[in-house]
Amino acid sequence: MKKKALIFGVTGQDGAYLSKFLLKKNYVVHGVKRKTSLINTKRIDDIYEEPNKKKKSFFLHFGDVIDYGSVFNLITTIKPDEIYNLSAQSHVAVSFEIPEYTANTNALGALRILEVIKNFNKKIKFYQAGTSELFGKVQEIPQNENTKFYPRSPYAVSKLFAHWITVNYREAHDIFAANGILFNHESPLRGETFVTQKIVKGLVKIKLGHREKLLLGNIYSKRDWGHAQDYVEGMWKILQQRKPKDYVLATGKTFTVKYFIKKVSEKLNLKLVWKGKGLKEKAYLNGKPVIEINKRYFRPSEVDLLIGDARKARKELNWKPKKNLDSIIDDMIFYEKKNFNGK
Ligand code: NAP
Ligand code: F7E
Repeated sequence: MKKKALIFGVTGQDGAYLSKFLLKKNYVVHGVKRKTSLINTKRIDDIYEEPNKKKKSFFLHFGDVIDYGSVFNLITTIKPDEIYNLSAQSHVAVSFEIPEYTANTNALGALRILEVIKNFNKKIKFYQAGTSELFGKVQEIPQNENTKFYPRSPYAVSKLFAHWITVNYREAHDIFAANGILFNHESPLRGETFVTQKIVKGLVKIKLGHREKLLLGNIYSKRDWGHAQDYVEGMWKILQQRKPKDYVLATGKTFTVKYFIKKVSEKLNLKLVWKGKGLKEKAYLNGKPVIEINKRYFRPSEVDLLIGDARKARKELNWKPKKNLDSIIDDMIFYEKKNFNGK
């Protein structure tokens, strides 16, 4: 019998890569999509299967983790072997503006799924999408599974609840529930308002003459960026272990946002010249400002530096990232140029 996976958050970056990965592993994949006024399945259109196709392997269902009834119905009718909870209001800056919604989705969403597992079938394995944002104002460099958490946003605090409720259901109810503590991971499927995608899209448009300026916030924060394709494999590996444990997935390398801009502009052959400081800092191209710093993209409290220590995952999961920053950027630029439609 094929294994069945249920993915909450299937329409997101990781949901799309994980679906494709699991289908290759011969799973039957069930994904949960939200009702939205515009179609939100762009990232998974290539694996969509007609409803009346025989021997389907990929199914989509409407649902929402803030709706307990839908979570209950999905789990009890699909009866999955593994659940991946990738659903989230995942934007850190936005979480300062909609903190209650963020907490309801990210914190209570995880709890709702765990409650159904506890009451319906404790044998279902559960993966929780944890984050390096838990380390926030970092208490140690680099950060690993034993580093103290210090969340710095409503997003991170909501994920802190999800992290500990996952640990608690594992310990209290003997459920195979595990957290992946994943550092930033990017790809051509990354949401447009995250900094890497914003930079790639913005600079490609500037290069092609379809845009004049890119506005950014704090370009001096440092992130440990990996490729989403590598990280979804780690998620799966976490659920294939004999015992449920929490793992950091990271590259162990960190770069500033400004360095990311430098790499993208070099690859696009854009000769940027930086001048000024603070909010007045600008990047010029042929004497014209093309990147400016804008206060609205700064966060009320920032996470300045993230760098992960994924030795536990390396040793126990035999996991390591295959793609470095250069190949992530190449992949994103290639996709952006190929799909650029003049907008
Ligand atoms: P993403 O692209 O923002 O995807 C989030 C997914 O959650 C989307 O499918 C979204 O649906 C869905 N969703 C949002 N609210 C929901 C709700 N109330 N009920 C059901 N589904 C809901 O995020 P991602 O980058 O793929 O990340 C996947 C997970 O890993 C998230 O939990 C994120 O917080 C976490 N994480 C991400 C990173 C990273 O660097 N990417 C690092 C660490 C942890 P729509 O498509 O309809 O919006
Ligand atoms: O910001 C700075 C910003 O929004 C990265 C999510 O997937 O990874 C992601 O969270 C850095 C921050 O990602 C802009 O201030 C400057 O320091 O791309 P980001 P994030 O906040 O690190 C973690 C691991 C998650 O779990 C999250 O779900 O870039 N920055 N200027 C900017 N950021 C944005 N978005 N936009 C700017 O204009």
